[in-house]
Amino acid sequence: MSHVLILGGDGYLGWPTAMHFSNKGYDVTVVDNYFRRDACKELDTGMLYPVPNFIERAKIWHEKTGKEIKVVIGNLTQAEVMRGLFDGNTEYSWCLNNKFTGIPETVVHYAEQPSAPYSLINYNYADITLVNNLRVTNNLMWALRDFSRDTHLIKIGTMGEYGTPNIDIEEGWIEIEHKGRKDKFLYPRQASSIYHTTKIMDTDLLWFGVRTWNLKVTDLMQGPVYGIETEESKIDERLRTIFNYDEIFGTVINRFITQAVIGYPLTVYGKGGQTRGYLNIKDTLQCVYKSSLSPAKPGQLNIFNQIMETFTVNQLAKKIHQIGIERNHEVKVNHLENPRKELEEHYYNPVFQGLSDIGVNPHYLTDQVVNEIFKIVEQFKKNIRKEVIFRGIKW
Ligand code: USQ
Repeated sequence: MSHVLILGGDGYLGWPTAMHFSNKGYDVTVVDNYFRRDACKELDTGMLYPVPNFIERAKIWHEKTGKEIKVVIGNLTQAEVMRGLFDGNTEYSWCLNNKFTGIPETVVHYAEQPSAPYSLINYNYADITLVNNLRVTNNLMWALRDFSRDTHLIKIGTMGEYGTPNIDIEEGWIEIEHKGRKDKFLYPRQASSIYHTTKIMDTDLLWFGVRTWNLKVTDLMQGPVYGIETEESKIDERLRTIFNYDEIFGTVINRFITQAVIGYPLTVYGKGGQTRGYLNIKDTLQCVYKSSLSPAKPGQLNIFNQIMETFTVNQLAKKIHQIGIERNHEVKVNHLENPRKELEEHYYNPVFQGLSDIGVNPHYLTDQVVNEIFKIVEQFKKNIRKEVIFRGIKW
């Protein structure tokens, strides 16, 4: 049986990923320092429903499935916490037996501050984002170098690293011909937030580690994720992931559905022609899992564009407006002055073939899928707080 280590295991994607691997019979260890929950408290953001703490989640999972997810509550910006996960000097915060599971075959790295608006609240939050994201990635890279070059690292990157260039976006790499000679390089990166910039720097760091120490890395360039339920969370409501609908941690589809449920006019920023590639949370799990089955080779950096379909913000608003009305909500669409600095009308044509080549079958944003998210959000209507939906964090 394989051992999977999930860094950032308490977050929106981390916890569902942990259950997914555990359900498939892997030994799973999760690490988190409650960064997300603490930031939500500090910034008074909107979580749709309360979720049990990290240890309680693991206990519920064990109670319902008989399977163990080992929990480490620790701050991975501290090198010794990271290194303990590889040399056996880790302290588990919860597990059934205290025996070190051993060096992981796969590490999934989600342990980052994931919000663009958070990174632009002010210089202090920019600093927290830079220090957290780069230090965790650097600590991880050195732990792999020193203890386990054979471990496959799956790193969650972002499509936002590429920005919105006026040419097709390739899958990670581009061949350039210059003065009669050719070479292959990382596709040009130009992010539009400090958060996205840290992801570019992560890629650069790991590309260095791959070239220098033969590390094995897969970088998943993910678009905005939507959804709540996964196969494993259906086992018990208390296993559901953290769901934010506020401006800081909520992603646009989740936000629009929540807004529709309480009759808050959908907050389309600017002209609404911003196009992005989107995916269902179930596909995040699928992509990470399939990537673990097709690991990068030593000295190889695999890059996949992790999106399933593209939409403009206007298309999303239209769809959610229509379904909201069908469900008897009072839905309006509002075009707000865009708080972000981004192109509102642009060319967007990314390649996203690699993940389907390794066996990923996409879920799409069908009416049925939107209706299912609506149903859950409606159950918690009374928890939704209007005042956290839009504050206007400006770039
Ligand atoms: N948008 C609106 N109204 C809103 C919220 C967002 O019009 O109320 C627009 C944004 O301006 C943007 C698009 O919708 O053009 C997507 O915004 P988002 O907040 O859903 O996503 P973003 O800030 O780009 O970040 C999210 C995740 C991040 C991930 C990224 C993938 O929070 O962790 O890296 O999606 S990507 O966008 O491809 O870079």
